[in-house]
Amino acid sequence: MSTRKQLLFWAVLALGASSLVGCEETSSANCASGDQRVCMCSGDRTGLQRCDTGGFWGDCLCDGVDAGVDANTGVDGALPGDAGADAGGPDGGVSNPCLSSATSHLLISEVATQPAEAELIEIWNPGTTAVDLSGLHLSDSATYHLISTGAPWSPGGAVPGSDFLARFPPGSTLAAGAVLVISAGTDFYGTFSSCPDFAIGDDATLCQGTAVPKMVAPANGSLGTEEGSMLSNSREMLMLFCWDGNTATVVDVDYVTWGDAYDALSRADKTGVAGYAPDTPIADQNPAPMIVLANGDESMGRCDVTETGETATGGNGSTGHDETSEQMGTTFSLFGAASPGAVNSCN
Ligand SMILES: [Ca+2]
Ligand SMILES: [Ca+2]
Ligand SMILES: [Ca+2]
Ligand SMILES: [Ca+2]
Repeated sequence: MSTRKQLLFWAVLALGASSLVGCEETSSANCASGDQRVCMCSGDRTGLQRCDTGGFWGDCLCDGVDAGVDANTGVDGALPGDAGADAGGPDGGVSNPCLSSATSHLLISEVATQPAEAELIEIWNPGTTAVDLSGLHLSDSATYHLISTGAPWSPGGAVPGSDFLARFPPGSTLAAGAVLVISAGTDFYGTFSSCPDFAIGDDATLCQGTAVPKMVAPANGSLGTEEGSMLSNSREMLMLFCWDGNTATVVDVDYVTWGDAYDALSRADKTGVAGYAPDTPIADQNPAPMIVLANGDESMGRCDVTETGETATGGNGSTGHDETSEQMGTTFSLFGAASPGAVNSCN
């Protein structure tokens, strides 16, 4: 974390902002059952804290590890979907997929923005275990985080239908080492002679006569309507993120932005939004290289699995990373031949 960000981070804490709090215990009920908030873990990491049925804040859950019995209530603090047993008490370890270390490994591995036929997004699981995609969402709008507030989908911009916020179909998984491809274009097969795994957009998407499964539009989200114009050639972002449908905040998983002529809609920044740590200011984000068809570029692809430059603590990611700090100008490269559905040749 930069010195400036550290100062801002601790300044927020010093002010006692309710959105970013410690794990204090009080003797009287002090929250509404079901509420959740960001809390502090060791060092300068953040975790999630849930208000139990008695109206007390439970343990601060750090890196997906259940701290066990709450010192105040004597009850092990459960999270939605929490199951199984642990040493702390009856409810057991955290299974919230948004806090899973496996989920945190998922990466946006390849993007094509043009021509219109070819628009695509590829997601890669470089880990050694399959990942349940339940709760995983993908959006190209800086408003993506509003889904957890219940705000209606309203991405702004000149053509709102060119933006989307979609989730993976229930039950879908991504095997260890595998990639999956989402088509946002108008003729995937005609361009790549293969079929995508999923599609966004409202039109029926056929591949050799077979319907391509659609991503799912959640309440307060959208598949978009502008196939072939979903991914801006000149300034755009993609955020792979997790939301379990209950928590007050979303969890960033991986992020890429491109275009030097950025604006507030084409780069994510949740700084100042209740419940979130500061993101990297949009002016300081390091974009991936843009595709230039005249140069023979077909896609931008990730060649760096380590997310070089990414701040590892104090951020809004599932293990505390600040996804918006990755040096995407370094970690992504331009390819003369796209490889949708295949691990990039540089990996
Ligand atoms: Ca495009
Ligand atoms: Ca868009
Ligand atoms: Ca990243
Ligand atoms: Ca690829």
